[in-house]
Amino acid sequence: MCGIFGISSTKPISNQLIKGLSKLEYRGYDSAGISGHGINSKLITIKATGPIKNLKNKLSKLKGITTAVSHTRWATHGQPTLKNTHPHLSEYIGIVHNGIIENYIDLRSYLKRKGYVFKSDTDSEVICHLMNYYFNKTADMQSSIVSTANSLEGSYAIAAINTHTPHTLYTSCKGSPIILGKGLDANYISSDITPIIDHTKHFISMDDGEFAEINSASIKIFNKNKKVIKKPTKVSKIDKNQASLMGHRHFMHKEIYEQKTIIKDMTSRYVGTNKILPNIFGHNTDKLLENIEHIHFVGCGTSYHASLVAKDWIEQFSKITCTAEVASEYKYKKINVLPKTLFVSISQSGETADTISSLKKALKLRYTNTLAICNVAESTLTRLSSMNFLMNAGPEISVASTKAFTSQLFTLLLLTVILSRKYGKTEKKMVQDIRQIDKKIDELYKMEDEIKKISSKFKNKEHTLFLGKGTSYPIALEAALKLKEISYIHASAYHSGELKHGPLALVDKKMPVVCFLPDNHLARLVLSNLAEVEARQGQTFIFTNKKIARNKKQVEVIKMPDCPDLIVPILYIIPAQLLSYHVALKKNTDVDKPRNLAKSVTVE
Ligand code: F1P
Repeated sequence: MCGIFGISSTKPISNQLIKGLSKLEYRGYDSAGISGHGINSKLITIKATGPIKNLKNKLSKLKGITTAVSHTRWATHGQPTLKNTHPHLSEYIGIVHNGIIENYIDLRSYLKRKGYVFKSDTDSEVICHLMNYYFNKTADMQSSIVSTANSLEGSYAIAAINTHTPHTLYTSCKGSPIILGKGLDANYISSDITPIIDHTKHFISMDDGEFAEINSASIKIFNKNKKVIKKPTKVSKIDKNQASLMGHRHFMHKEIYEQKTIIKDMTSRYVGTNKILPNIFGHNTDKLLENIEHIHFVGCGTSYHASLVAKDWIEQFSKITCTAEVASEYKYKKINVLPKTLFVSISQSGETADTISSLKKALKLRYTNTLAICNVAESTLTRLSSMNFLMNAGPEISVASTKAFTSQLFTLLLLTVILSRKYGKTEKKMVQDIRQIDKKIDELYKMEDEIKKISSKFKNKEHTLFLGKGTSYPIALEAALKLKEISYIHASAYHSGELKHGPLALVDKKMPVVCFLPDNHLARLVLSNLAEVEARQGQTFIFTNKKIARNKKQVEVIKMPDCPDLIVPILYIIPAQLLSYHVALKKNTDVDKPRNLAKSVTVE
């Protein structure tokens, strides 16, 4: 969703701003803009709807500027038009904003009564007028920021620029992240680390209620009482090459192909010869996990699908009972927390608003502990949760999640093994199975040509069905989500046994039905469900390691490698990721940035 990037430098920065905005593109956006100090510190502002290249065409206006704020907007309040594009301007002030101002209607009426004229439909515009209003009263930008923050309800990350304080930027946040980058002759403000790592690895995370003043030489951070506070500078471990395509046509393809290495690294980091290494979830956590009797999982989208697999795994191998909820529902439900219950939030970004507010709710309930499984260090989720597991899968740029999903599953598999220990399951056998995953992934990559061919059979379809049973059901959900997200083909996922309770009515000659059929104790049942489809001449695409006769025209068998049942979900999703990728290529969609979607869903 929206992204913020600001620079105060000793040198001209217009190209750096464009490069930074491009780095934020992965979050999803529909317009972008920049506001910088020009001659006599007057603000020069450029805006464009559509891709960043449209903004680049206007860049000559910013020639020579050294201090500016910039923004990518993902429309929430008001259409993606020029008037709604950030920065928003008041008399002396320009601002960019991420988040949602919940009391903007009241503030708008108040400011209108004070004579302010609104040019946009956004909630964000109240911020610049409020800042200007308070600045006019005190002639002090710091006081203006504090008073503005006190008036705003909702979540925000703001970067501001003022014609009265040349070469200086301001930023404040609450419930939406801001990171400050410390360079040599420049300092940076950003909503995430990706645009900053091109310039520096040294960064400071802002906390709720703080604000900062930056110029090219210094970063000063204040609490809400305007007292200077000292905060640690951290060093990012992200390698800037991780955020480039490295020869792949799309980030999604690159990320699908990174899965083997990530799993291999995670295996060497956490898995011993016969045992999971001690306390991988943090100091003394093995002991803590030993006493857990219930788990509540919460996540959104792909992360929620990972939690469904975990629920199945854990309940299969232990006596622990689990619930898995989408975060947007958990937040509004009455939750009964029994003693010895662990709350587990799962999120690639750690910035998903619904997941964060679920964790905030959980922290007020009587959970034994909270664990966050996340891919982004220093994200809001990891800062709030008491136990954290960082997947270290590297930045995931493609909006459709791939490597984060398999890393989440791998982490949850490790959790399953630890939780199953006291129920007498053989850790040794489970570990042996886990140690096979990365090698098996190599076999899956060899299937890409076959999958490419199959993808042409989906290209002109409008509807598809995905089926699975047991741990393959969440894989069907995730595979359907991938196809929807990037190829815009409608895809529904069902437990295979549910087919005859409704969806079978949809099946005819034209309907592709994709099924995940590992050769296990459930296979016989799934096969009879598939027979119901074939009897109605539905076209089936069966991912399986079971021997199935290939004699029917409408049955396509995609041979999967043999593997232990435990690791099936991690392996079976990979060809499904490749399938949706190739269907999307054939449909010529914007694979990495599908329409209407955002990578970091920072609004509720
Ligand atoms: C959740 C999620 C992703 C999806 C897309 C939108 O994000 O639904 O699964 O791929 O990027 O957001 P997160 O909480 O896992 O970051």
